Amino acid sequence: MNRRDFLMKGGTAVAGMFLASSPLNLYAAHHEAAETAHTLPELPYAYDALEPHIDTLTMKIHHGKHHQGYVNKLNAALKGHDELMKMPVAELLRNIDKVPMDIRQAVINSGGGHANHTLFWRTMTPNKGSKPTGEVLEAIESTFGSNQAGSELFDKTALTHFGSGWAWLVVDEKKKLQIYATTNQDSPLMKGHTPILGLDVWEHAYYLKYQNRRGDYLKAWENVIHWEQVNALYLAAMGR
Ligand code: MN3
Repeated sequence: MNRRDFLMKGGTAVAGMFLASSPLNLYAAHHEAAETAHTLPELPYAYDALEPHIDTLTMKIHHGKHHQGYVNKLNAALKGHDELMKMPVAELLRNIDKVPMDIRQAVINSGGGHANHTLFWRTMTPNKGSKPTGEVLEAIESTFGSNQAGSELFDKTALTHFGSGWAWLVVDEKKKLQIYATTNQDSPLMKGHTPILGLDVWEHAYYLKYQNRRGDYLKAWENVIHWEQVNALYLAAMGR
């Protein structure tokens, strides 16, 4: 029996243990409490905690208006679809081909927006200057040649992506790391990949402080990456 069957057939305690170590739990935590609607997850730090790299006003608008907007639109799209409404957003995206066509694009846009931003907030930290660490660092070095090479590939991916979207470090279906960009709010979860680090390159993520200087925003963001969390997400995605 695979892990999902195990979860479905296992008792509540087993399901709880699975979720506690699963990267999917990142997205599930603020849904399970109500089960009637998706809710905006609280930031794990204050709006001004990432200054000067990510400014307070951008954080307030990005979290309180943009992310809240994705949550609201996702709930609106799922209205009347009770079974889908009960699913954590990561499960919805992993099973996007089962979502009815008339609401599928709305779920891709708004569910993706909800999941992507939830990961984004959790992989930044006020403890500035953290460096890649642990097994994810070893995997980056073995996959891309060196941490430097991996970092350069990520930067190039983020800088050259045209228009709105995200740059990602993911664990793919073969448990290998990949770096790539997606357009709009398309989530790697839809490809069966598990994102462990993502950079929002929509202009709303940086325009107030950095205007058109995406490269300056990228370099600033690198100061607030929460590498211990990225390593924890990596281990969870690898089933360790
Ligand atoms: Mn955004």
